[in-house]
Amino acid sequence: MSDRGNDAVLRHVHVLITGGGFAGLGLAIRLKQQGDTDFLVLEQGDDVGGTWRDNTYPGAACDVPSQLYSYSFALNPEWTRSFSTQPQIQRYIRDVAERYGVRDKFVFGCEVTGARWDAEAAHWEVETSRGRFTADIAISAAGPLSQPKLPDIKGIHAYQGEIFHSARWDHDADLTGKRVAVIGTGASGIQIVPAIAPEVAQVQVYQRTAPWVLPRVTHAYTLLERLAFKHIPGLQRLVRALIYANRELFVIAQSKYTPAVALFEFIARVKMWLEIRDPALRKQVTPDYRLGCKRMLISNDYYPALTRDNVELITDGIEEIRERSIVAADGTEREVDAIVLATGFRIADSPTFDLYSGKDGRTLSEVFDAEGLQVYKGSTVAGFPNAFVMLGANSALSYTSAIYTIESQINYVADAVATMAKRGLRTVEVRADAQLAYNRELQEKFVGSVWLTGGCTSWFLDKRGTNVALWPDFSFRFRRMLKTFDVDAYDTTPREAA
Ligand code: N01
Repeated sequence: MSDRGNDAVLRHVHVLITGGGFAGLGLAIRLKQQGDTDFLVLEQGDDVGGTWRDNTYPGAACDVPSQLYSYSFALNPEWTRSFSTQPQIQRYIRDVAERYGVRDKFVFGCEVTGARWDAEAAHWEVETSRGRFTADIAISAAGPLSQPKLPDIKGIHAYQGEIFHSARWDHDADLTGKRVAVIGTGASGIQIVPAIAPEVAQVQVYQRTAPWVLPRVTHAYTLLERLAFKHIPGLQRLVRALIYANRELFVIAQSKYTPAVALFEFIARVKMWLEIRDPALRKQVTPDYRLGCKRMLISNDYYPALTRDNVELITDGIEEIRERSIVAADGTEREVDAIVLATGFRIADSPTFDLYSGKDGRTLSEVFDAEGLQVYKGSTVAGFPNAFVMLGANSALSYTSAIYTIESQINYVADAVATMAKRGLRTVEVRADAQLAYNRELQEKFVGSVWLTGGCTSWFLDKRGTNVALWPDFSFRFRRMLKTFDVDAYDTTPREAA
């Protein structure tokens, strides 16, 4: 299947997963392990890895420790550093796919272009670039970080130099000795700037909002440590558990307990003071909102890069982009040979929401536009029977590993598939009242939190100002909530009815 040409296919499978990143791959492995082998994973790219396959920009690395940023069932004693780089993570994902023997379940180069619930047949009809599939159960594992957000800046389309998004890095573009603009100072931007600064003639860093940056406490694992992880039973799990517990403390800092926020802000300010001697530059990089309101960043080389002679931080905003230059809001025009858009991803308005039409014919986008971005336990939506979403609304964790969330959801979805088989269910659809009650309770947890009161806007919030991205509690509570599929919250129909 995976090597077939661009032919029209009509194939029915029990479970159809879209997306072959950490979530889709992990789910494929679990389904196989529990004996559900009638499934496929549709992947628009040509390899597993998802966002880690796509984000190949210079300096791309994870800001969650590797011991935690890996599947619990596939610990990797070979990590060479506490924080891994993109190539190391991508190698790990590929290796896991091989080791668990699920690659043959992937249809590569297969982009989903639409999916419609057929109520009569009680299945999903999925249109793709390689033909049409039908499936009893459709699972979107496309991920929140798959759709680049391109800024709507006046004149951007007239620009004549190289221009690309951080997640679509153009490796054919040679930036050596060029004048490069980096727009955006989020997690991607602050990794790119120090990585390219030594190679290029000039970096113009366009910052709209200053990020809070904490130290990256990094450690290179010695051979002895790696051998110990490999051969001493339980050691690596213990280290992982300690790192996990430590990261959970960040929840306290981000909820209503402001002294903890103040402590982290103090650390960040000391770091700023130590790494930037110029008071004017220090003022420019000092955030005007509470730490944690946006995703906190970690870096040891971003501030030092800003102090280089060939790096300029521009905080006046962008008025216009011209054929070969960028004009700042103060009127200064700077010539530029290449522009890197480190402007993030479409999370609250993902174009993937346009693809799925539920039982009343409305797309997810239309439902979310009308009713707000409400998802039940980050996994299901009323009106969309037999459909699941991985890393759906309010499941992201800004302080710890997304793999932890993914594995929690794998438990839930895999149990849903098993429950449907065991109980002879043809359809399951979350009840609207259960979804509403869940979201009401969830949103109450945000009241007074730094995410809503910290004085910033962020990709955590939708256009209504509702936090639609984050899980507002300890991650182990999310794990517990998704331990088993709560079929009682769902309307079901039996198979016999067919
Ligand atoms: O994107 P972002 P990212 N004009 O949305 C600015 C994950 N990740 O790709 O803050 C000018 O965080 C925008 O400004 P503002 C991680 O979950 C993880 O960096 O909105 N500027 C901001 O500075 C992360 O959160 C790792 O005012 C504009 C930047 O662009 C997520 O990916 C590494 C603009 C966007 O920041 C996204 O990170 C990298 C405009 N029109 C990424 N539009 C790990 O290590 C936007 N900006 C795991």
